[in-house]
Amino acid sequence: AQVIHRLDYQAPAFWIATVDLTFDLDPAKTLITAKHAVKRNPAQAHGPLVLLGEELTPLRVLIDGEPVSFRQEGHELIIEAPDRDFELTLRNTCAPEKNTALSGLYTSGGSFFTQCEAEGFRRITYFLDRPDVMAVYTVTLRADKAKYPILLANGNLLEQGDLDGGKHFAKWHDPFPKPSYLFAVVAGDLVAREQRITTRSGKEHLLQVFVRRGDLDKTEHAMNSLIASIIWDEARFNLPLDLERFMVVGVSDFNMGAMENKGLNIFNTSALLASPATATDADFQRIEAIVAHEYFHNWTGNRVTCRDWFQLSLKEGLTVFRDREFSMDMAGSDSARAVQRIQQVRNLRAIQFPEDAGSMAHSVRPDSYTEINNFYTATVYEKGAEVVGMYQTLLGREGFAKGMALYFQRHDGQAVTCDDFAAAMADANPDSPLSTRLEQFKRWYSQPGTPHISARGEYDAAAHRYTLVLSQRNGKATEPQLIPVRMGLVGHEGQALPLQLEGDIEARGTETVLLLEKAEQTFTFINVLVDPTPSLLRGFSAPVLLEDGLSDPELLTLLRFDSDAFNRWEASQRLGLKRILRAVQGGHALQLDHAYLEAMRAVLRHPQLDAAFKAEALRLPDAAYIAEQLEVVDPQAIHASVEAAWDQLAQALRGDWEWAFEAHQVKGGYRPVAEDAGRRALANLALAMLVRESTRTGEPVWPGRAYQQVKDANNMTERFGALAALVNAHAGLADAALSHFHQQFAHEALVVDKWFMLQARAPERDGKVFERAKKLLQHPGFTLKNPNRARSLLVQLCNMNPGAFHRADAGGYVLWAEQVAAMDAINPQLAARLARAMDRWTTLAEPYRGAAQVALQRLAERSSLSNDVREIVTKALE
Ligand code: B3K
Ligand code: ZN
Repeated sequence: AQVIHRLDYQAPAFWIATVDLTFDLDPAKTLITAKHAVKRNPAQAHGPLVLLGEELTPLRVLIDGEPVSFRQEGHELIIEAPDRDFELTLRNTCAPEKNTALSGLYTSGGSFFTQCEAEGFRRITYFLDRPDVMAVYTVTLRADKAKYPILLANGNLLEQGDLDGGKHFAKWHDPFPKPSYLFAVVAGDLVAREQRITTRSGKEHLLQVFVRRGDLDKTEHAMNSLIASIIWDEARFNLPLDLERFMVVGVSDFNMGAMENKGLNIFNTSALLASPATATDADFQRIEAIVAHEYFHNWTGNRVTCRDWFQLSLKEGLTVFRDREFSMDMAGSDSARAVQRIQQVRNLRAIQFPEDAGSMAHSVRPDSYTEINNFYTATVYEKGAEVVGMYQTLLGREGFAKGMALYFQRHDGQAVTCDDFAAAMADANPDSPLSTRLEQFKRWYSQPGTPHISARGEYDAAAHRYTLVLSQRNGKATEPQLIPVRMGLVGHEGQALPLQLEGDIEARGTETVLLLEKAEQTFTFINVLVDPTPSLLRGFSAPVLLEDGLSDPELLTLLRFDSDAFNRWEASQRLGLKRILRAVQGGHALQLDHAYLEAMRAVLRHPQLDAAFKAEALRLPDAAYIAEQLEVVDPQAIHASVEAAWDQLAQALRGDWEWAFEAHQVKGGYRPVAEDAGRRALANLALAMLVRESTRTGEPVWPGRAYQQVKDANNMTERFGALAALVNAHAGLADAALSHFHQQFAHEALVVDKWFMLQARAPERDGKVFERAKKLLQHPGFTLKNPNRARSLLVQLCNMNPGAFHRADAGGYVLWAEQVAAMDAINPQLAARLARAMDRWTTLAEPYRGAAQVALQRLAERSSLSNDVREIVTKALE
């Protein structure tokens, strides 16, 4: 397979102005007729027209109505083309029902769907399938009317009607030029929730959410989220809905969360459907965020798109940033916003940090790839969003909004680069610290790796000076990055100290942003009257690892008093992390001390803190983040320490957990609002602790109550919380609860996914979790063909459950290699995701490291691997 390099970019030799497509839909063999208005790009060399196509059968090629000869080389269709504008007519077929890769045109549950990003359009018809070729599409769909009563494509419906032989047709036109990756069609027996809205400008729009019959009662939340997103984007960024009709469709076989096709977003049902009975608070929250994300792409991605796939973060980082801002605004209170930020950072640290340190490390704007689908990563999305967030930190909210306005003013309707975005931000803010440091700031796009910041403070009591030395290093990069460090100084009694930097004319209030731009820099604060505790990187103002050497008493001060809720949470995490690391590195059993346990009790019992915040602060750091602190990783040692910590928290705070459980019951009907969700989160954590402690001591009351809650709860959050408490504690009642739950929800695929996931992700004990997961591979409900189901068992086990996956007998790795190979024959994108379970194998301690290498080598030796999996495995072994 070929490596594609960013610097090799060349504009296309031809442009396609309009595309007229006709589909004769048939699951076995769909016929596609295409008419393109083609013109040469005068800036490029002459030569034949080279179109891309995969898994297609070409039938004929005409230029201005005359048959012409063509040849095929690999995935290329090469056509001798005249030196003038011309009309190209193509005919080809494809086989949707054989398309298990779920890229291009495929069938699911008897309906047709498409997925074209990144390179799926070439699996429908031959095309210049690259994002900088933008065309206006007209699409006619013809199909059996009884089987496929609904026929959808991008844009506006021009015409529909009946045809002979029980068929019908629909003709759609999308007035906005778009790249082929935003093309979509859907045909099937679907029903819609509809809502008409009038936006600020007075325009009317029709919103539709299409799902399978029987799922309509699970679409209300998605519709509400869509309406909220439309209102928010107009209010916050002045970006209106530009279409008469905006459609959203759910499909249960889908490789990712959702897809932003122009006017016709297609969603994985897991990212769309929710009812109180089947979805948890976390699901409601995720659906709101994904509906918003896809809607926001309409401007950041569709109106302004990427010139080439190396620029992917231009749309993804920016759109994640926008959906995060939206979610925070929707959450409401300052505390609820902080909880959102905490969850973002937890996720970044557990997934993006390991990625950026491992075999797949790449910069936010990568320099090369073999398979672009492997680069829809946490780095491009999540770190990319952090980079966009840093613009806002450097420019302020208003400055950032000005930059966005200039970006659209300059680039609406174009396919552009990350450099264009950076230039708009800087040019709109000529007096900002960014505009003079833009080139350095842009290293965030070009350099991979997580910068390590170290901070040392010294207080001179006599001179009332506090000197803070900040330094940065990044093992994967050479040049210092521009790092905004939001900070404050906290006194012993919790007072926020006024900040005045030596040399500054004006004081800075009690919070400021320091710009770390050199390898090492000293900041001297004057008129500091008491010995302060530094509170650095507030709100996680940059995606870095911070070593500030704070002592326990200092961390306890921040935990109690910091005005920044994020850093209060961070202090709780650091206290836990230190203890776990000490036990792991010292090779001894973890024993939590009185001071730590009392601090956690104080958080739990705190009269002012919100329940959601407490639930986050009481949670221990994730194993993946703990592993990133270590040079050599023994996953079982980490697992044992984390489990011991949970046991001791459960035991020492037993009475407090009982109180927390009782005091946070939500009365009345289920509402997916932040306040109630926070109470349920804390009650669920308390129940998990109580069941854990009771299971350890053999006391029956709490497991019994949890079992009852599995049976009686009136919403999925509480039901699943209770089930998880039993399963995760390996309680005696876990099996009975699991089978009760399965029976009750056997007909709800998304709930059955949860049932698999919970069992695959439970904390390992004596190999039982691994054995159970292996058995579940034989369960009649398990299949590799449905990505949600396959992920809920295999990705959960291999990528998300290190305690169960890394086994001294190498059983996890053997299973992994088998399943990657089996999945790869069906769905390469999905298999490549599973393949990434080995990203960090080189840091493993023996015997894991050696066994992981053998498994990787065995897999690499197979001749039939897809490009997707091949790239991951090759990079892991490099
Ligand atoms: N843009 C799509 C992701 C496409 C992934 C292709 N392998 C969803 C999103 O980010 O909104
Ligand atoms: Zn996106």
